[in-house]
Amino acid sequence: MSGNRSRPLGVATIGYAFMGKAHSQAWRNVASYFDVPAFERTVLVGRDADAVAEAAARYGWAESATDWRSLLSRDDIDIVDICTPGWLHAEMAIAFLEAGKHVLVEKPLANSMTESAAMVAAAEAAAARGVRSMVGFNYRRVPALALARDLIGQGRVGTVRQVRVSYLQDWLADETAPMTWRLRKETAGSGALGDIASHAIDQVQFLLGDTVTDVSGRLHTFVPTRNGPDGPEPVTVDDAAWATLSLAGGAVASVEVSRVALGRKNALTIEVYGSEGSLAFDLERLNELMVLDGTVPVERQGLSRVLVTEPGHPYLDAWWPQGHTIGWEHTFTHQIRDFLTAIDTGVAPSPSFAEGLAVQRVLAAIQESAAAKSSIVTVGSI
Ligand code: SOE
Repeated sequence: MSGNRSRPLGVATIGYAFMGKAHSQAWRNVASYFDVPAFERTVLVGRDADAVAEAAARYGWAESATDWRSLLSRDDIDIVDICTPGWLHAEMAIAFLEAGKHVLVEKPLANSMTESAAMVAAAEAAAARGVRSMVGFNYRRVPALALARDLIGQGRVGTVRQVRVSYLQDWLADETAPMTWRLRKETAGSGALGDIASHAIDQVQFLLGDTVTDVSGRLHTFVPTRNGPDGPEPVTVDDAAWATLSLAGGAVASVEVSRVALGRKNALTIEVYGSEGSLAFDLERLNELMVLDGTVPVERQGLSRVLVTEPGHPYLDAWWPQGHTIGWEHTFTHQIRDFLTAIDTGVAPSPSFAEGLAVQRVLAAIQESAAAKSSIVTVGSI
């Protein structure tokens, strides 16, 4: 793919911590493995001049900058990849879309429904001018989960009845772990809910190609105070969240997420139970999908391990011969590949900001239900 451009697309990434680093490796690698339009890694942006300069040199960006607004008027920047905390997403994404830049923004879309709705409006106005936008729900780009969606779409598990998603981490299990922006409502929006239940909810809607219609939720903060720079500070977000979700097509899903599940580091598991088959996925074994065909005689039924490393599996023709596994970082490379392809072909990328808003609606309904102590809340009523 080359498009008709007179020069390579210019890319800027904002943020160089965990997500900025993950996205940087994807920008560095994608063109070596996938057929994508020509682009240049033009600038990496961060607040600390020395640290961002060091990160830019390390990750292979041509230059660094400290003022994200300086990108708005630059003709050599076509794509902006926003890897900042959620409280900055709306202001940045809207400004860049209005300036005609294609925007990829890390999940969750934003910290509030108001911000999310404004981002969708800006994305739709920009799309009319050929400007693309996408949210970074990278687990959609795990080959085994893309395969699971294909199998469900082909009816291989029959009618989906039940989905179970669990996403457990333990980096807040230690009561002495310090305060961070992720533990303040004004900067993070919510806790485990927005950070990791957003992935779980996106997966439920992605895998089933369906929409959550109502929820019942519960949130809990196990460690209510943590030490900040000026002493003890209240934690204003949840450490863990639980929800049951009804889907329009009749399925029911359960979601359980935690950042205090001692021993679980980044444990995402997904199970899908249909009328004719079942699927199971475990991120710690991300090259595998467990599949049960319920249409064969029961004596021969069993969850079988499909090794998802064949060239015919999603994304894998670009990588190694069959049986040679890939890792978590590849999901970001696939994500950049899909975004560049969408820009090049003019096909709207997915997940769109509207799909990001669909997740935010579910998050808001869970918060509402939790505040009301377990009443069922209709999605979209907030
Ligand atoms: C932190 O909890 C985090 O990095 C999330 O923000 C990511 O989206 C998830 O992939 C891993 O955990």
